[in-house]
Amino acid sequence: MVYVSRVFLRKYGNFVDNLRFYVHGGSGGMGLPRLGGRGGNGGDVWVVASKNVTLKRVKEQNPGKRLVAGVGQNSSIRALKGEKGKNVELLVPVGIIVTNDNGQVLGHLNAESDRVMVAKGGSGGSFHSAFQPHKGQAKHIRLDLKLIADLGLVGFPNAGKSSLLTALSNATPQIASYAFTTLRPEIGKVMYPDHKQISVADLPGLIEGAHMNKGMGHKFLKHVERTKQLLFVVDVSGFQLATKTAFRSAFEAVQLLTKELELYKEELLTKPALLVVNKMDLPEAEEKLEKLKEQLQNPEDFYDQLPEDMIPKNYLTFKHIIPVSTITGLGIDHLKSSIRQSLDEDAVKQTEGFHQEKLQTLKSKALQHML
Ligand SMILES: Nc1nc2c(ncn2[C@@H]2O[C@H](COP(=O)(O)OP(=O)(O)O)[C@@H](O)[C@H]2O)c(=O)[nH]1
Ligand SMILES: [Mg+2]
Repeated sequence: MVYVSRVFLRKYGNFVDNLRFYVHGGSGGMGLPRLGGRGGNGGDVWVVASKNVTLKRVKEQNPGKRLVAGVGQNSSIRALKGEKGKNVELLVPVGIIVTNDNGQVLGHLNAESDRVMVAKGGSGGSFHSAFQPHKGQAKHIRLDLKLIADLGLVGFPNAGKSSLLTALSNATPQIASYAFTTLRPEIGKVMYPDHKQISVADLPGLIEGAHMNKGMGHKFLKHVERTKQLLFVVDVSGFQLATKTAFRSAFEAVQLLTKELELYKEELLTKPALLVVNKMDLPEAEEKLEKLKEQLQNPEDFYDQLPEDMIPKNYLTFKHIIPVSTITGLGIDHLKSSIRQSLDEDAVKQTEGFHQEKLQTLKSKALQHML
């Protein structure tokens, strides 16, 4: 039983899109009463946006999730004004929002080198403080990757992503604009009877070889990072990008899409994923769907159909496979409820994780108090 749930965790929800850190500004140095000297201020803790950093890396490089800045130097006869303690800088990806444990926003890091001070060092001791130094600020902070939408559509051109977005959102999707990205994905809002809204981003169609940065592929994949879950969309009859390129079945489309994500950033495949099989109104769709489902049960048995370099290292397990037709409306309601279910499950897990961390902090605080 334990094993099963661990496998589940590895597959889904392993993507790091938030982190909690303990930050502590350095204490100030002592002042020198005899000569009216002033201790150096403690160092500050900063969070700084940088390219080519992922939250996963940040997590791996800071297992203790603690940042403590340097202590200010004491004032001495040789240096009446003590030196400032060392600052600490935590490099994080662009597009991060920093909050404290109460949910107050400390800063938005939307562009490279944007920075926010999260814990100020204590001031050094001086005449005004009877030469006693102050302690630095201490708190927990939370780093959250800003999302563009709850779900991101992943599919080759013509799979029916735009049609699906329209069918789901009962309205013309809006073109969104975000401070931290130059791309303009289309965002549709899915409404539920209890007034909950879920956003779905339609991204420029992925092409084979996107990881090699052909066409819009690379920029497209960047967007996928900023959605909680993936919604793969394939045409039940498969597709052919151009007369020169091979015809691909729906099964091959799924594998090619998986491979593109893997080559771009393997981490993306740890997000929960759903599969929409579109165009179920076409002839022989039912048979093709059955075949696709069968193939997805044991993908490895069917890999010989694929070019060697297009075989994914790990196949993706979809939480739901939903056949739809955006033209007749078949399956759209089922899709809506599957999406909702999947996101709700994830939200529960997230909240549990966050509470667990807070509880842990309280416990260790209580323990320190007792010692
Ligand atoms: N038969 C059928 N055609 C569809 C369906 N959904 C989309 N299409 C057609 O497929 C083509 C591509 O659709 P579009 O939404 O633009 O695909 P996108 O490139 O993935 O955004 C259009 O000609 C649509 O009319 C469907 O459920 N059934
Ligand atoms: Mg489109």
